[in-house]
Amino acid sequence: MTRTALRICPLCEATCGLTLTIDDGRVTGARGDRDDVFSAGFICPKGASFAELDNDPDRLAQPLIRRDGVLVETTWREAFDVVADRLGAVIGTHGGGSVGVYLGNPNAHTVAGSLYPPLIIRGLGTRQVFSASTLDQMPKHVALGYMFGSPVAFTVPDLDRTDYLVIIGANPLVSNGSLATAADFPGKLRALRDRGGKLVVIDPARTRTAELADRHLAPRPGTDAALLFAVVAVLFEEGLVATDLGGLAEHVNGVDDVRRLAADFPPESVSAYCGVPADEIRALARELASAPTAAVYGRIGTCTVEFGTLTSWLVDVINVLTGNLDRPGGAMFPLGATAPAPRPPKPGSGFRTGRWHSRVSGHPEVLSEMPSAALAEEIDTSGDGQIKAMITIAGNPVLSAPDGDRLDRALDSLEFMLCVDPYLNETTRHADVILPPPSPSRSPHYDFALNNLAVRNNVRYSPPVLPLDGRLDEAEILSRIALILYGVGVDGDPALVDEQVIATTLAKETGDKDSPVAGRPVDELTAMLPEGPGYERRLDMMLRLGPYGDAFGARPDGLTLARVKAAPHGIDLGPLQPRLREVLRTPSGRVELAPEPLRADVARLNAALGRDVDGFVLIGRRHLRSNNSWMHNVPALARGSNRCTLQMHPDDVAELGLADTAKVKGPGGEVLAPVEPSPGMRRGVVSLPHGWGHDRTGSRQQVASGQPGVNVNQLNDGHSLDPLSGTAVLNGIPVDIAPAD
Ligand SMILES: Nc1nc2c(c(=O)[nH]1)N[C@H]1C(S)=C(S)[C@@H](COP(=O)(O)OP(=O)(O)OC[C@H]3O[C@@H](n4cnc5c(=O)[nH]c(N)nc54)[C@H](O)[C@@H]3O)O[C@H]1N2
Ligand SMILES: Nc1nc2c(c(=O)[nH]1)N[C@H]1C(S)=C(S)[C@@H](COP(=O)(O)OP(=O)(O)OC[C@H]3O[C@@H](n4cnc5c(=O)[nH]c(N)nc54)[C@H](O)[C@@H]3O)O[C@H]1N2
Ligand code: SF4
Ligand SMILES: [Mo]
Repeated sequence: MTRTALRICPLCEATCGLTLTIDDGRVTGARGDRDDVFSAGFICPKGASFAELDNDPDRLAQPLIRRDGVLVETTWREAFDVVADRLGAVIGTHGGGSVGVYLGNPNAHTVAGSLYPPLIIRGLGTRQVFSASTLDQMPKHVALGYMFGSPVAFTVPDLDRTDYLVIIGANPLVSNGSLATAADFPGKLRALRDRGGKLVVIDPARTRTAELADRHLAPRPGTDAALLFAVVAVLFEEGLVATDLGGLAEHVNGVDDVRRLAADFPPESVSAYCGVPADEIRALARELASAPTAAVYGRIGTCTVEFGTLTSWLVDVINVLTGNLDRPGGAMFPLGATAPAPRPPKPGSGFRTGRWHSRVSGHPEVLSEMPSAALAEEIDTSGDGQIKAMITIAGNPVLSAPDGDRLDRALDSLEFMLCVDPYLNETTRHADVILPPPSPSRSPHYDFALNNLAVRNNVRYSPPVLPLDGRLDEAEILSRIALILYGVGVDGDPALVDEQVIATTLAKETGDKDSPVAGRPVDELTAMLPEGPGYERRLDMMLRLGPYGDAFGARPDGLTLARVKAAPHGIDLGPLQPRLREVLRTPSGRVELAPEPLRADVARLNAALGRDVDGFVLIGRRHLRSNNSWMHNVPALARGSNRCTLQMHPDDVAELGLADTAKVKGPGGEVLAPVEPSPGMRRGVVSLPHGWGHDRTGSRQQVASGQPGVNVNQLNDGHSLDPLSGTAVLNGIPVDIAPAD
């Protein structure tokens, strides 16, 4: 029997609505849901391959445990018993602080990954917490934290309404957008041009997005902070700063400090370092200032670089100075349906990092995390506080983080390792226990994080499309781990975990005079939550407490989970609204345009300007039919141009006399890669994609291991970090290129 079912795609940040075809209890096809309020039918090749991914025969169906050195299938019961015994033993001997946790990217795309990992971390009481954030967007969090008082006060470009969009270090035609959730990003860029708007792309490579642009600046990798500072310098020097900052002036501190700092970076002084003519920088500043509305949007190329936090900060400095912060067509603050309901404006306690430091290298804590680049050394350096056991959830740091070979050896030395992951891959092959979550079709979907980054407010929920049939859903897997850590044991009822969260949250809300449920009895509210899985009860609670919620009956027209379920194509919550005042949580109650830690870091940038700019630098790239390390096992996605090649300018290829294969040597090691002459590359810049290197023994991804590629992160020794955010420098790494001998 054939039927269809709706499911939000979990495979990237665009959150497209899919219509799945289901035959005899399995997904057999996927197309875009034309009635989806957010994506209106848009889909990419990954979404179209949902069925193959969902049915991948290499996906683990049963837990694995290590017996006599070999990973073998076992029952859920035995797997949890082993976790309780072995993890209990490590904690008993060395304490919960000796257990490290690594959270990977898909946690941002699953209900379980959004709701339960904090409970596991709390249960351990560990400070050894690592995630893909320090390989990705942490600089943006830090910049937002210092400027607005909240590290999650994300600014996104108002794509549908802007007149002038500057995309810096992002390639949304391939990535489909990141930290700016927009289904059909490509279509939105074309619509911008169709309505007479302009697109500028700043990227050392002539990417597919750059090809669409009216203006493409190709700086040397890693130099964007200087380039953006030069834009700021021109805004001041030429009197182009928006009058009254477009109405925001009374809410902004530090404009004069920024003016003083920028004075050291006129275009003529940074031009040689950035490799961009000064007049191009001046033209960009003038156009930004004169556009009716404009938005600057930065992504990976602004984050995983030497000056990541400075660059992320300057993106929003320009949005403020051109009068484009918090106004339609500019850079705006989305408001998701499960965000806390806005409270009256009030000063906050501010943002800081470094409340504790990493054991080996003394890196400051950022958002309670340690840099992923420091994971290996925290495991392989003995002494007090050394990591003795690891829990990884949805992560593959052996390929994603610097120096995978060292991490490989480190993971091998652990007393115990638990992985929650559907695949036996480069990282999970070190596990003593692997607990596999069910495939996406058997999992619920709600975008807790990404809805707060959407370029148009909306709410959508997908319940599981297929039954679990004996599998354990990931919420239950993670809850059971938490119960073990809380001492409840393997027989505890996983619902306890959710009920505890509900009780705590409602107690806090009812005790907050500014909450929509202030003063109400917790029991009365709890009784209003629907029967069903704990994660649905929590989602209902969050929706009802949220900005559009029914406030548990007090606003009868408001959202509940039942209402959201009754609208399977989603509910549109309208275009983004100005809301700066309710977002601000700095101690001053104002935007801090020149926060002290950023001012202090400018000296480092100043020093870099005089640097020798010879030699090759390495950058990364993504492919439309790939997602980090884990989709190379789907045949339809692993074909054609999706290959791990070294792209470089044909003149560089000729000058070095390269044949088919090049030897690339970086601070952390060397790899051999096929050369792909690419006229779109800047001279002196080479590109290799990440997530490859599937040639390690002991993994179980047959398609991927047939076309393994090399691990670009082996070129990186992990010592190069953006100091303010602990984010690894993954772009702009000096490398030597030579013919393979
Ligand atoms: N050189 C270089 N390195 C990079 C980057 C770069 O641009 N260049 N990009 C960085 C970025 S932005 C990121 S986000 C990181 C990603 O770093 P990671 O998150 O460590 O790596 P992924 O490859 O995304 O691994 C995802 C893992 O989750 C598993 N998984 C998939 N679905 C589920 C699920 O539903 N539940 C669970 N529990 N597991 C699941 C997969 O099998 C896989 O093991 O890589 C970073 N590394
Ligand atoms: N198809 C596909 N989609 C994905 C992913 C994927 O692997 N494949 N991964 C997902 C994830 S985890 C993320 S975080 C997002 C990332 O989303 P994006 O940031 O849009 O993706 P990237 O392709 O990494 O784009 C980064 C761009 O920065 C450029 N760049 C590198 N160094 C510099 C620099 O120093 N300065 C400037 N100005 N530019 C630089 C690169 O050439 C590249 O074009 O994509 C998500 N979507
Ligand atoms: S763009 Fe992203 S969310 Fe949309 S179908 Fe492709 S992978 Fe899925
Ligand atoms: Mo990412």
